[in-house]
Amino acid sequence: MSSAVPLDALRDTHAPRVEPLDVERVRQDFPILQRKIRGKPLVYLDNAASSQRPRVVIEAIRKLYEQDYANIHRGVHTLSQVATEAYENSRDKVRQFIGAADRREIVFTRGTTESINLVANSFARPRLQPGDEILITAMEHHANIVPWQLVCEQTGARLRVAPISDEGILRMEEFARLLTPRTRLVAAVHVSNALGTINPIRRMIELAHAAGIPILIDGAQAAPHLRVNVQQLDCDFYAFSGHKMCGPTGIGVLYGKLAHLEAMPPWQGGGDMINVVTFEKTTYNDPPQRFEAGTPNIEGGIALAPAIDYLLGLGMDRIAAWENELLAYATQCAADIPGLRIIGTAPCKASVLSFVLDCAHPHDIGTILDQEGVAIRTGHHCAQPVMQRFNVPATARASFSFYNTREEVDALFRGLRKVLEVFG
Ligand code: 7TS
Repeated sequence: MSSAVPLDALRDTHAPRVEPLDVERVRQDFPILQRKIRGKPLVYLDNAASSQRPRVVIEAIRKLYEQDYANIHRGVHTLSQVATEAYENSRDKVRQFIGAADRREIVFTRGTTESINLVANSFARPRLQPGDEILITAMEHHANIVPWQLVCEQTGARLRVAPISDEGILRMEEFARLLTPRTRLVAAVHVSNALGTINPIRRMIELAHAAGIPILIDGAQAAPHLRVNVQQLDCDFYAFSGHKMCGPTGIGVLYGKLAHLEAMPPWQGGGDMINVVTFEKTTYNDPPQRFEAGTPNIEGGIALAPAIDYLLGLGMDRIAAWENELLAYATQCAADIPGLRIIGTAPCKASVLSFVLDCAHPHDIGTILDQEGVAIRTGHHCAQPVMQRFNVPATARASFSFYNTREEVDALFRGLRKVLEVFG
């Protein structure tokens, strides 16, 4: 795939023209953005690691603890019913957010990592035989590598990896070639956290299905930034995390087609996931409860709904449009910094500017930027194979959210000029 391909052909969500966001007003919704770091205004550019939370989410948790808190799914008393209703309403909200057909297809987990481990253990492991293959890409987060390595070790299956180009674009002809009669599952990232690449997942899903292979999409970096519709995509599984999309930490989602979830055995045993328990035999609950053993993250589940409402209120298309503008501006500014090399130059990217400087290690860059109040992430971003592919030990990564401003991008580059003064 070359950069001559029109962007809209690569995008799974065609972004129509939209009214711009009123960013200054949006920022008022995030109390932490008023904070100072080392006497300077916080410039938070570590959104790919975790986003900040709007007041509606903070207030939802406070209200729950102050007025409505009890354990869920098990009480006849009023508070338990109120909390249960709020938790289950959140499931409906998630269903709507990703366009799933049925609320039973929404499993609450701790996050993307747990969602993928659930599929690895409950869907993949029972089906895998020695010699079978699981196909991933060379731009996966460790969360979409290690669970597959574990099941491969347990079953004798083999992990195959579709390569990427020097721009950080998936080599589609290789991806297609690696879909073989031995492939039992594809697991691919929607948006790369280390490169920013948006993968053409609609096409990948079509190719996998044409070969009769189910496919899981790691949507951790996509759900906060793009409009996602799992029915239109027709993926078999889709995983994402609340904390990257303005929601609470410790709550995430596994979407799975109902037919798959119904056929899958439980992966953790305990309360809530059962029907009848005797010492002789236990029968299991239906999905999604079958996969939600024990007391869940009640406040996380409940406060995910206002986070989704907040994003939908802004509009995913407006969010994507503003973030694209910030990324384009930052990419342009980067061209003026001597010795800066962007890692990940795909034409279709979301919100991530990963880079290295000739003169300074990423950790030094991060430390100097912190002196200026600018928070970025440095390191391997839990994507060590991506670092190996680009032959760098680590990168510095600025990742943008809809509440960031052009002035904050300027602050990033002022900080980088200080790095050059010190190390250049
Ligand atoms: N997949 C992708 C693409 C990710 O970016 C992350 C987290 C995960 C999976 C795991 O999500 P979790 O919520 O279960 O931890 N990525 C990052 C990051 O880029 N910096 O910190 C965490």
